[in-house]
Amino acid sequence: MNPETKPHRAGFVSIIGKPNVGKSTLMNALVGERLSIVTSKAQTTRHRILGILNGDDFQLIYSDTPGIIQPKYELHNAMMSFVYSSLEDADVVLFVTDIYEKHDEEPVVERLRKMVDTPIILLVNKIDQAEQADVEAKLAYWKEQLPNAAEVLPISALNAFGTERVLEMVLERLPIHPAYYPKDELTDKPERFFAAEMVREKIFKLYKKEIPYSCEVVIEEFKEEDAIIRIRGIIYVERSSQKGIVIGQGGEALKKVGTWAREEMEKFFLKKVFLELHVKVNENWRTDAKALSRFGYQS
Ligand code: GDP
Ligand code: K
Ligand code: MG
Repeated sequence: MNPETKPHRAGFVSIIGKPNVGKSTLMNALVGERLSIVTSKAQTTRHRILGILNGDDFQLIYSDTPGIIQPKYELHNAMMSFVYSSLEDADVVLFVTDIYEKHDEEPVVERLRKMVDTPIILLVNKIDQAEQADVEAKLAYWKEQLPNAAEVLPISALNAFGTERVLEMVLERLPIHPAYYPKDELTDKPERFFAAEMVREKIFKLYKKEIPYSCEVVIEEFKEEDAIIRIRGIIYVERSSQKGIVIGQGGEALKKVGTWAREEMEKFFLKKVFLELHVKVNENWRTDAKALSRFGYQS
């Protein structure tokens, strides 16, 4: 064992904040500086996972969220519950504010105040547009508003000022953990990967014993249209007896997997999802399908 070897760190970093404070710009700055592997740029903030940054000894999974807004409609409520659930999953929270942000009691600040286990790094963005005294006043204000914040930092995401330090602060606080996602394989179309993971997770919850371990999920089609995402997934099992179990009496079991996974996908992608699932026997999936689902993303 080489004592110099740094432990591997990995975790989920939630970037939250009101619309237009600069969350996406920050994400790009953070990822752009160390362009190792970035997920599809085509994703927008409707989506939850924005970027995965891999280093030799770390994997940082950024999730962006729709901006924090006062819920006015049902959709907004759904979006906000999304923000909150991303807080719960986070290992580190990046709470982005900007120098224009008004003093108002946001429900999200209250929520953040109650978070004790998750480090919160509060960023005051767009300092390029303010006098130093105003920036300092803002920093003081936020330290008072959110005393549990681990750090309160001034940045300019647009100019990548302070963003290197943000990355250091985040890495310092990431848990020691192996990579969650294959490091060299997640180059584009990550949506498929996460869709497959959602199906897999439901399989793990709904079936017993060896079944979950015998299943592999391949997303054969992922078509995003204006109003709907069409997803076709294949669940590969190793034996035909397992196929019967996965499908269940009259297809009931598979239907449950599908409904549950679809609901989760709709929350994740914030779009209506049409999910079609098929079960196929493939004795060699461990060598074939797995590689396919991780790499190939055929079609
Ligand atoms: P989001 O809605 O929080 O994701 O915000 P965006 O990243 O889309 O940024 C909203 C606007 O603020 C865009 O016009 C950005 O160019 C601008 N912006 C972001 N960061 C900065 C910054 O550090 N300085 C300045 N002046 N503008 C910024
Ligand atoms: K925006
Ligand atoms: Mg954005």
